[in-house]
Amino acid sequence: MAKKKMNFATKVIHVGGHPDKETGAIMPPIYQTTTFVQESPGKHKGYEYSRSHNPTRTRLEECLASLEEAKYALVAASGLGIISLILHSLPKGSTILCGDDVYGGTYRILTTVFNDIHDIHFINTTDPKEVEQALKSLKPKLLWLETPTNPMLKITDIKKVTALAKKYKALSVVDNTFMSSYFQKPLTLGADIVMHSMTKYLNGHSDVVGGCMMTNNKTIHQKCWTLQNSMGPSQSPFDSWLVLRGLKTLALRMEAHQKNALRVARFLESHPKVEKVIYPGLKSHPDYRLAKKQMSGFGGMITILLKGDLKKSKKFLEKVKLFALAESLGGVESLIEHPAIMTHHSIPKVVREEIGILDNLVRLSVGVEDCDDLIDDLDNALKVI
Ligand code: P1T
Repeated sequence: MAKKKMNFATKVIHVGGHPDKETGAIMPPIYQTTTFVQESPGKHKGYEYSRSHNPTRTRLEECLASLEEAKYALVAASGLGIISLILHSLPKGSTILCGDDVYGGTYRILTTVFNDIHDIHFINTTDPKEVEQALKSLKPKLLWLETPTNPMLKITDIKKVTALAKKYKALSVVDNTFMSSYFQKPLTLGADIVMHSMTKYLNGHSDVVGGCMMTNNKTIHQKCWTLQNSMGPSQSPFDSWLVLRGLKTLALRMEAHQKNALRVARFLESHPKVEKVIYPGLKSHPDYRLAKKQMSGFGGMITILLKGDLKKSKKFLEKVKLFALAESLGGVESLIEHPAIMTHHSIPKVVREEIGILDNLVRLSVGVEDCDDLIDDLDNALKVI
């Protein structure tokens, strides 16, 4: 198949999703097997044991690599599993620069696990000057970027900042979870590695936990695969199959998420009980122009500050009906959460508040339901506070 010539909405359906050669089954089989029979010791068809490789996972990796325009993809059992592999692939004692606004679990693994192995520094990656200064003085091995950030939706200039990382011989990683491969392609902007929590938009149906990384660097890919094989966080064949299935509608879903999110953001921006709306697709977003330049869309995540205190935030979150009060994001159903108490609770309060994660801050993952229903739901809950 001429993979390179395909456009995104075709790739999600046809790359890795090709019919089964043996039976013609239009849907790829789930190779629900732990091991593979060998003809003679060491003589096999490329598969030995499912922790190492599995044909269903291979198909998913093929599709993901093509979506990020990468040579290599590696799938693991969670986004944090992938983060662990990348961080373990660095020599002991490496200096790591990480954005100061990242998913709470990313912050936690850096400050409670990898702080014993590496030297971790948090910086404001949205400021290229601060990045260059840190690269110059700290000489890091790795620059970790999340853009847009979780939950403040801050935007880092990937092209500019990854070029700086190259200049100072640091590898750059972009956590692309919020945009998905549909709206943003960090490798084409200069990043060395792109990773996702597949739990979110890539799978899109809130029924799989998974992670993936894509790169054009064979050495990095092989190092991370070897670590995965040695440490064990491989994804099950069934979960890989579900993501392969979820990916088929990624282009459709992302368009729908974005359409709804823009309407919801505009509605909230005009609501008297809302103090501030943060959405990269609003002209009021400080990095609207940068977002427009490096992303082909603005996604489905919105962060708001309510007029009021923790009590009011809790009341609002208890009153929504269609928006489910739950951690996670990127599924077809709308979710809503309180980062300070939920997803970012492992960040110390002072650090959290410095970033802007306050008690009146609420994060929405806008789903693909009918948008009038979503707006009604938010309007009704806002009336109560
Ligand atoms: O949950 P897991 O698949 O291990 O992925 C971790 C992760 C990594 N990067 C980003 C940007 C993320 O948002 C996450 C997980 N985030 C949530 C569970 C959340 O509700 O924000």
